[in-house]
Amino acid sequence: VAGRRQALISLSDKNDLALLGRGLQDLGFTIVSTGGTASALESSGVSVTKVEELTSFPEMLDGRVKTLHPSVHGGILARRDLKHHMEALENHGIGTFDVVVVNLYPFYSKVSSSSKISFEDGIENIDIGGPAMIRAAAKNHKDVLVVVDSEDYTALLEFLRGTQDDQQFRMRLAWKAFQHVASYDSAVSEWLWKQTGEDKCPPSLTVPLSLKSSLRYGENPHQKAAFYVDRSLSEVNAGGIATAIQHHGKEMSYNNYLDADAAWNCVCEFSKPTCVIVKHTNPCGVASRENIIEAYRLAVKADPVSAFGGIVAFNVEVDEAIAKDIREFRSPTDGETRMFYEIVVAPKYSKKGLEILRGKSKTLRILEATKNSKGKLSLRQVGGGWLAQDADDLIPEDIQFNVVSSKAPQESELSDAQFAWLCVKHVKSNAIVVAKNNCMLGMGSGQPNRLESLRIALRKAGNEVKGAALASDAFFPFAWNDAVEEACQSGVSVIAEPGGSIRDADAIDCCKKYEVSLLFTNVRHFRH
Ligand code: 93A
Repeated sequence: VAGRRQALISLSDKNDLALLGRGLQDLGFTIVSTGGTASALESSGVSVTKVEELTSFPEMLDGRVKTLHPSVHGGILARRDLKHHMEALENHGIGTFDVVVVNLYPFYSKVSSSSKISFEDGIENIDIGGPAMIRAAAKNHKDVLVVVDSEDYTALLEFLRGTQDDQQFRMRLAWKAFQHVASYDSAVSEWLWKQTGEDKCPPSLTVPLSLKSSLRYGENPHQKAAFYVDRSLSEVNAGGIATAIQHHGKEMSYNNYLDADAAWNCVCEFSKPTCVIVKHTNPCGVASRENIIEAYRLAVKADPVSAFGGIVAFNVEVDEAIAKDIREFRSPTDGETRMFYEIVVAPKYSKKGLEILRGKSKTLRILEATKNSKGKLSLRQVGGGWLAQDADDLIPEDIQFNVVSSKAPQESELSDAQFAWLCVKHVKSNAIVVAKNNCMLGMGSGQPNRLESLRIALRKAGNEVKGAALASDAFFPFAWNDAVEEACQSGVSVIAEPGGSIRDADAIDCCKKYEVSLLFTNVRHFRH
């Protein structure tokens, strides 16, 4: 019908298609669709014109060419404000499109681990016509509304029902459309990169991202910020802080995400029931116990001052008993002040546990997260570029703790050293951790010299340092009158470090003098 507005719909993900189709039909739109979409619309009682009728061409080459035709792209791209554009359409009998709704072949979920498809199938799942339509519509957003996400159908219909135009709305849709295509192409490119050499490839840097949320601000209130999720992971290996469910509390902030991530990554590394408390991305309390309440209290006790206002992470369910303890537990510093936290993160909450935590404070953020998968890419920004590396996935079980001292550690000392080792990996360099009996006693982090980190860790451990294990994320450059000797004099019974210093012999001699066991791991855990 002349003068009727036209919508072009071509969807692989047909979620809410009926809602969209009926809404557009009620608004008087003529709907044009590709094969599968047209059938689905017809079966929900919406009348559709097939693209083939428009192009007078059948879908060909097994669907590789469906919409790549001037009758489609002319109708999207023509500038309505240019007379010669509109005349060209008329001369060729092409109608304009006011709305374009397209989502793409589900490339990523097809090629990702769960459904091992062949290389050929991967190639066939690269959508060409879809992105072309999305890009064309987004380019011409001044006159064409482009929608790539079923979550936007309602807003689209409301906009069309209204009488006011809104260029901001159109532009936001176009922005989202280009984001969608960009992240789609990134996924394709990343997959192809992996096909070229698998393990031998350095990390690929085409990470498909999509906006999760705008944040109130960044590290500080004057910095604007947003959170992007890694679609390559969230779609398939959903895991980690980005996909956590927030059950309660204030909106997550930029710093909250950083700290929650640090706490969650650390606690997930332990196999026994464990509590980790993080402050400013550093674990300041870690304890493993069969009884999780005990673990929690020990983790607080390691550094109650730092724990206040921190993030508490568990690797086991938060039930009624532990939730009560989190609500009531008073700071060991004065025995009076109730502990206050920014976030609790755990893999699971019992109904009662969740209810109790909700009652602790209005603001407490309660997150339910799933374990981070291994083999993730870690990215850091530097001025003008990005550094990419494999995540540091090594755990003590993967590492040899070689005895290089004359004294060998007892079994319990070795296990203390391994516990300290797992903790120190999560502490910012220069990192030192003192631990005993599956419990962190003290840690020193982020000091530009190792001796200072060591002194901080020993001071925090206090009298309990006697007989404890000490781990260092990197080797000690000096021993005598320096870190190794101070550690020995403090009363630790075992020291674990990577080794590899030109003064390793000094460290060995020093440990011999003080009868301390020294373990070299050959593995470094810098965290800059
Ligand atoms: O194979 S394509 O790259 N060639 C095209 O011309 C084309 N046009 C639309 N893929 C194409 N599409 C895609 O088909 C859309 O992006 C959408 O994901 C899908 C919808 O197909 P159907 O309506 O047959 O289910």
